Amino acid sequence: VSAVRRAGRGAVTLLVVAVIVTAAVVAGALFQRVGGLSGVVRDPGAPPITVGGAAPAAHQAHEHHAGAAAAPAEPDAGPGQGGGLAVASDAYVLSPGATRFQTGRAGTFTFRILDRSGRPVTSFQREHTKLLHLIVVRRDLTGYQHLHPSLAPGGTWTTRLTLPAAGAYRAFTDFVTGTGAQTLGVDLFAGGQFQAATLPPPKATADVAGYQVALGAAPAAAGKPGELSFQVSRDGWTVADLEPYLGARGHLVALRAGDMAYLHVHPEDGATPGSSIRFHATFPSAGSYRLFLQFQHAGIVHTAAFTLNVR
Ligand SMILES: [Cu+2]
Repeated sequence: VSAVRRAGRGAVTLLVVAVIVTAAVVAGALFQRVGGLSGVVRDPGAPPITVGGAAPAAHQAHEHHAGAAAAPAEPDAGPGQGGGLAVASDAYVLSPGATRFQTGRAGTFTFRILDRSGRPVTSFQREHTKLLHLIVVRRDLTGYQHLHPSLAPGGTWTTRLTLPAAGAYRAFTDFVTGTGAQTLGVDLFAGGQFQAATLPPPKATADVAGYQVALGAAPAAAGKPGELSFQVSRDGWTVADLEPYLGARGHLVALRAGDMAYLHVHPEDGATPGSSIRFHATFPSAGSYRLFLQFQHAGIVHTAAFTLNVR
Protein backbone atom coordinates (compact mmCIF):
# COMPACT_ATOMS: atom_id res chain seq x y z
CA VAL A 1 0.00 0.00 0.00
CA SER A 2 2.78 2.41 0.99
CA ALA A 3 4.64 1.66 -2.28
CA VAL A 4 1.53 2.52 -4.29
CA ARG A 5 1.03 5.74 -2.28
CA ARG A 6 4.68 6.72 -2.84
CA ALA A 7 4.35 6.10 -6.59
CA GLY A 8 1.19 8.26 -6.65
CA ARG A 9 2.95 11.10 -4.80
CA GLY A 10 5.83 10.88 -7.31
CA ALA A 11 3.42 11.24 -10.26
CA VAL A 12 1.78 14.31 -8.67
CA THR A 13 5.21 15.90 -8.10
CA LEU A 14 6.15 15.26 -11.74
CA LEU A 15 2.87 16.79 -12.93
CA VAL A 16 3.39 19.92 -10.80
CA VAL A 17 6.95 20.34 -12.13
CA ALA A 18 5.72 19.91 -15.72
CA VAL A 19 3.01 22.56 -15.22
CA ILE A 20 5.54 25.05 -13.77
CA VAL A 21 8.04 24.48 -16.61
CA THR A 22 5.32 24.88 -19.29
CA ALA A 23 4.07 28.10 -17.69
CA ALA A 24 7.60 29.50 -17.59
CA VAL A 25 8.21 28.69 -21.26
CA VAL A 26 4.89 30.23 -22.36
CA ALA A 27 5.49 33.36 -20.26
CA GLY A 28 9.00 33.72 -21.71
CA ALA A 29 7.76 33.44 -25.28
CA LEU A 30 4.98 35.96 -24.63
CA PHE A 31 7.39 38.44 -23.07
CA GLN A 32 9.76 38.16 -26.04
CA ARG A 33 6.95 38.59 -28.51
CA VAL A 34 5.44 41.63 -26.79
CA GLY A 35 8.89 43.12 -26.36
CA GLY A 36 9.72 42.61 -30.03
CA LEU A 37 6.48 44.04 -31.32
CA SER A 38 6.56 47.16 -29.21
CA GLY A 39 10.27 47.71 -29.63
CA VAL A 40 10.87 47.68 -25.86
CA VAL A 41 13.75 45.24 -25.99
CA ARG A 42 16.77 47.38 -26.64
CA ASP A 43 20.45 46.59 -26.49
CA PRO A 44 21.94 49.50 -24.51
CA GLY A 45 25.27 48.86 -26.23
CA ALA A 46 23.85 49.32 -29.73
CA PRO A 47 25.68 51.96 -31.79
CA PRO A 48 23.79 55.13 -32.76
CA ILE A 49 22.06 55.03 -36.12
CA THR A 50 23.69 56.90 -38.98
CA VAL A 51 21.76 56.83 -42.21
CA GLY A 52 23.66 58.57 -44.96
CA GLY A 53 22.77 62.24 -44.87
CA ALA A 54 19.17 61.79 -43.70
CA ALA A 55 17.59 64.38 -41.41
CA PRO A 56 18.15 63.96 -37.68
CA ALA A 57 14.43 63.63 -37.04
CA ALA A 58 14.37 60.53 -39.24
CA HIS A 59 17.18 59.02 -37.18
CA GLN A 60 15.26 59.52 -33.96
CA ALA A 61 12.10 58.09 -35.41
CA HIS A 62 13.94 54.88 -36.22
CA GLU A 63 16.19 54.69 -33.24
CA HIS A 64 14.04 52.52 -31.00
CA HIS A 65 14.41 49.66 -33.47
CA ALA A 66 18.15 49.56 -32.98
CA GLY A 67 19.35 46.33 -31.48
CA ALA A 68 15.82 45.00 -30.90
CA ALA A 69 16.88 41.45 -30.17
CA ALA A 70 13.53 39.79 -30.82
CA ALA A 71 12.68 41.62 -34.07
CA PRO A 72 14.76 41.91 -37.25
CA ALA A 73 15.92 45.44 -38.06
CA GLU A 74 13.66 47.39 -40.40
CA PRO A 75 15.04 47.98 -43.90
CA ASP A 76 15.51 51.65 -43.18
CA ALA A 77 16.80 51.19 -39.66
CA GLY A 78 20.43 50.28 -39.40
CA PRO A 79 23.84 51.64 -40.24
CA GLY A 80 24.75 50.87 -43.81
CA GLN A 81 21.20 51.44 -45.03
CA GLY A 82 19.68 54.18 -47.11
CA GLY A 83 16.22 55.56 -47.85
CA GLY A 84 13.56 54.42 -50.25
CA LEU A 85 13.91 50.70 -49.54
CA ALA A 86 10.38 50.38 -48.16
CA VAL A 87 6.84 51.62 -48.90
CA ALA A 88 6.36 52.52 -45.24
CA SER A 89 8.26 54.20 -42.43
CA ASP A 90 7.38 54.62 -38.76
CA ALA A 91 5.29 57.64 -39.66
CA TYR A 92 3.97 57.19 -43.21
CA VAL A 93 2.79 54.76 -45.86
CA LEU A 94 3.16 55.33 -49.60
CA SER A 95 -0.12 54.24 -51.17
CA PRO A 96 0.11 54.10 -54.98
CA GLY A 97 -2.66 53.90 -57.56
CA ALA A 98 -2.02 51.68 -60.58
CA THR A 99 1.56 50.40 -60.73
CA ARG A 100 1.33 48.63 -64.12
CA PHE A 101 2.10 50.74 -67.17
CA GLN A 102 1.99 50.16 -70.91
CA THR A 103 5.57 50.17 -72.10
CA GLY A 104 6.44 53.34 -73.97
CA ARG A 105 2.98 54.89 -73.51
CA ALA A 106 2.25 57.95 -71.42
CA GLY A 107 0.14 57.00 -68.41
CA THR A 108 -0.91 58.60 -65.14
CA PHE A 109 0.76 57.76 -61.87
CA THR A 110 -1.15 58.70 -58.72
CA PHE A 111 -0.27 58.10 -55.09
CA ARG A 112 -0.98 59.32 -51.59
CA ILE A 113 1.16 59.58 -48.49
CA LEU A 114 -0.86 58.25 -45.55
CA ASP A 115 -0.18 58.88 -41.88
CA ARG A 116 -0.37 56.20 -39.19
CA SER A 117 -4.14 56.57 -38.89
CA GLY A 118 -4.56 56.10 -42.66
CA ARG A 119 -5.36 59.74 -43.41
CA PRO A 120 -3.74 61.31 -46.51
CA VAL A 121 -1.06 63.85 -45.66
CA THR A 122 -1.77 67.25 -47.23
CA SER A 123 0.88 69.39 -45.55
CA PHE A 124 4.42 69.18 -46.92
CA GLN A 125 7.47 71.39 -46.51
CA ARG A 126 9.26 72.82 -49.51
CA GLU A 127 12.66 71.27 -50.21
CA HIS A 128 14.72 72.33 -53.22
CA THR A 129 11.79 74.61 -54.17
CA LYS A 130 9.29 71.70 -54.43
CA LEU A 131 6.86 70.02 -52.01
CA LEU A 132 7.76 66.54 -53.26
CA HIS A 133 10.30 65.04 -55.63
CA LEU A 134 9.44 61.86 -57.53
CA ILE A 135 12.41 59.92 -58.86
CA VAL A 136 11.77 56.94 -61.16
CA VAL A 137 14.63 54.62 -62.17
CA ARG A 138 14.60 51.14 -63.67
CA ARG A 139 16.05 48.49 -61.37
CA ASP A 140 19.15 48.13 -63.56
CA LEU A 141 19.87 51.81 -62.71
CA THR A 142 18.93 53.15 -66.14
CA GLY A 143 16.19 55.50 -67.36
CA TYR A 144 16.43 58.15 -64.62
CA GLN A 145 13.42 60.49 -64.39
CA HIS A 146 12.89 63.34 -61.95
CA LEU A 147 9.29 64.51 -61.80
CA HIS A 148 7.23 66.96 -59.76
CA PRO A 149 3.68 65.69 -59.33
CA SER A 150 0.89 68.07 -58.42
CA LEU A 151 -0.96 67.79 -55.12
CA ALA A 152 -4.76 67.86 -55.03
CA PRO A 153 -6.43 69.28 -51.88
CA GLY A 154 -7.46 65.77 -50.79
CA GLY A 155 -3.86 64.58 -50.66
CA THR A 156 -3.58 62.78 -54.01
CA TRP A 157 -0.42 63.37 -56.02
CA THR A 158 -0.69 63.04 -59.82
CA THR A 159 1.82 63.07 -62.66
CA ARG A 160 2.08 61.91 -66.24
CA LEU A 161 4.58 59.07 -66.49
CA THR A 162 6.06 57.06 -69.34
CA LEU A 163 8.07 53.93 -68.64
CA PRO A 164 10.07 53.88 -71.88
CA ALA A 165 11.20 50.25 -71.87
CA ALA A 166 10.06 46.98 -70.29
CA GLY A 167 11.14 46.16 -66.77
CA ALA A 168 10.66 46.81 -63.07
CA TYR A 169 11.19 50.37 -61.91
CA ARG A 170 11.59 51.96 -58.50
CA ALA A 171 9.61 55.13 -57.79
CA PHE A 172 10.98 57.21 -54.88
CA THR A 173 8.92 59.88 -53.14
CA ASP A 174 11.29 62.32 -51.46
CA PHE A 175 9.53 64.78 -49.16
CA VAL A 176 9.77 66.65 -45.87
CA THR A 177 7.10 66.98 -43.18
CA GLY A 178 7.14 68.22 -39.60
CA THR A 179 8.79 64.95 -38.55
CA GLY A 180 11.70 65.30 -40.99
CA ALA A 181 12.88 64.04 -44.37
CA GLN A 182 11.33 60.87 -45.73
CA THR A 183 11.99 58.72 -48.77
CA LEU A 184 9.48 55.96 -49.50
CA GLY A 185 9.72 53.72 -52.54
CA VAL A 186 7.42 51.49 -54.57
CA ASP A 187 7.94 49.24 -57.60
CA LEU A 188 6.34 50.06 -60.96
CA PHE A 189 6.12 47.67 -63.90
CA ALA A 190 6.21 47.85 -67.68
CA GLY A 191 5.53 44.58 -69.51
CA GLY A 192 7.54 43.05 -72.31
CA GLN A 193 10.95 41.63 -73.11
CA PHE A 194 13.39 42.99 -70.51
CA GLN A 195 17.11 43.29 -71.14
CA ALA A 196 19.02 44.26 -67.99
CA ALA A 197 21.84 46.71 -68.65
CA THR A 198 25.14 46.10 -66.89
CA LEU A 199 26.41 48.84 -64.62
CA PRO A 200 28.96 50.92 -66.57
CA PRO A 201 32.46 50.89 -65.04
CA PRO A 202 33.56 53.97 -63.06
CA LYS A 203 34.66 56.85 -65.30
CA ALA A 204 35.83 60.33 -64.41
CA THR A 205 33.77 62.01 -67.13
CA ALA A 206 30.31 61.66 -68.67
CA ASP A 207 29.04 63.08 -71.97
CA VAL A 208 25.53 64.47 -72.28
CA ALA A 209 24.09 66.55 -75.12
CA GLY A 210 27.45 67.95 -76.17
CA TYR A 211 28.56 68.71 -72.59
CA GLN A 212 31.39 66.96 -70.83
CA VAL A 213 30.87 66.55 -67.10
CA ALA A 214 33.87 65.69 -64.94
CA LEU A 215 33.61 64.13 -61.50
CA GLY A 216 36.14 65.83 -59.24
CA ALA A 217 36.31 65.16 -55.54
CA ALA A 218 34.33 62.28 -54.05
CA PRO A 219 34.17 60.86 -50.51
CA ALA A 220 36.96 58.34 -50.18
CA ALA A 221 35.30 55.79 -47.95
CA ALA A 222 31.92 54.65 -46.67
CA GLY A 223 30.53 56.29 -43.56
CA LYS A 224 32.62 59.44 -43.89
CA PRO A 225 30.92 62.68 -44.94
CA GLY A 226 32.63 64.21 -47.92
CA GLU A 227 32.33 66.47 -50.91
CA LEU A 228 31.24 65.48 -54.39
CA SER A 229 32.12 68.01 -57.05
CA PHE A 230 31.40 68.23 -60.75
CA GLN A 231 32.68 70.47 -63.52
CA VAL A 232 30.73 71.07 -66.74
CA SER A 233 32.52 71.97 -69.95
CA ARG A 234 31.75 72.23 -73.62
CA ASP A 235 34.31 71.88 -76.43
CA GLY A 236 37.07 72.19 -73.86
CA TRP A 237 35.68 75.39 -72.31
CA THR A 238 34.35 75.44 -68.76
CA VAL A 239 30.66 76.34 -68.64
CA ALA A 240 30.68 79.16 -66.11
CA ASP A 241 27.06 80.31 -66.55
CA LEU A 242 25.14 77.31 -65.25
CA GLU A 243 21.61 78.30 -64.34
CA PRO A 244 20.00 77.60 -60.95
CA TYR A 245 18.03 74.38 -60.92
CA LEU A 246 15.75 73.72 -57.92
CA GLY A 247 17.41 76.56 -56.04
CA ALA A 248 20.97 75.29 -56.47
CA ARG A 249 23.66 74.87 -59.10
CA GLY A 250 22.54 71.31 -59.65
CA HIS A 251 20.60 68.37 -58.27
CA LEU A 252 22.12 65.00 -57.43
CA VAL A 253 20.58 61.61 -56.65
CA ALA A 254 22.79 58.66 -55.68
CA LEU A 255 21.48 55.08 -55.74
CA ARG A 256 23.33 52.04 -54.43
CA ALA A 257 23.75 49.17 -56.89
CA GLY A 258 22.13 45.97 -55.65
CA ASP A 259 19.24 47.39 -53.65
CA MET A 260 18.69 50.94 -54.94
CA ALA A 261 19.19 52.52 -51.52
CA TYR A 262 18.49 56.23 -52.01
CA LEU A 263 20.94 58.76 -50.61
CA HIS A 264 20.03 62.21 -49.44
CA VAL A 265 22.63 64.44 -51.02
CA HIS A 266 22.74 68.10 -50.05
CA PRO A 267 23.90 70.82 -52.42
CA GLU A 268 26.52 73.18 -51.11
CA ASP A 269 25.66 76.86 -50.92
CA GLY A 270 24.63 77.92 -54.42
CA ALA A 271 26.38 81.23 -53.84
CA THR A 272 29.86 79.69 -53.97
CA PRO A 273 31.81 81.37 -56.76
CA GLY A 274 33.30 79.26 -59.51
CA SER A 275 31.89 76.90 -62.03
CA SER A 276 31.90 73.62 -60.13
CA ILE A 277 28.78 72.01 -58.69
CA ARG A 278 29.34 70.79 -55.14
CA PHE A 279 27.42 68.47 -52.84
CA HIS A 280 27.80 66.92 -49.41
CA ALA A 281 27.22 63.18 -49.21
CA THR A 282 27.86 60.23 -46.92
CA PHE A 283 27.84 56.83 -48.56
CA PRO A 284 26.29 54.37 -46.11
CA SER A 285 28.37 51.35 -47.12
CA ALA A 286 31.08 50.15 -49.45
CA GLY A 287 29.85 49.25 -52.92
CA SER A 288 28.97 50.70 -56.30
CA TYR A 289 26.71 53.70 -56.64
CA ARG A 290 25.11 55.33 -59.65
CA LEU A 291 25.10 59.12 -59.49
CA PHE A 292 22.59 61.16 -61.49
CA LEU A 293 23.60 64.80 -61.75
CA GLN A 294 21.12 67.29 -63.17
CA PHE A 295 22.18 70.76 -64.24
CA GLN A 296 20.58 73.50 -66.29
CA HIS A 297 22.18 75.49 -69.08
CA ALA A 298 20.60 77.59 -71.83
CA GLY A 299 17.18 76.79 -70.38
CA ILE A 300 17.50 73.01 -70.67
CA VAL A 301 18.00 70.48 -67.85
CA HIS A 302 20.53 67.72 -68.58
CA THR A 303 21.30 64.53 -66.66
CA ALA A 304 24.82 63.11 -66.46
CA ALA A 305 25.27 59.67 -64.89
CA PHE A 306 28.37 58.29 -63.16
CA THR A 307 29.34 55.02 -61.54
CA LEU A 308 31.28 55.47 -58.31
CA ASN A 309 32.92 52.69 -56.33
CA VAL A 310 33.10 53.39 -52.61
CA ARG A 311 35.39 51.32 -50.38
CU1 LIG B 1 12.59 67.35 -57.66
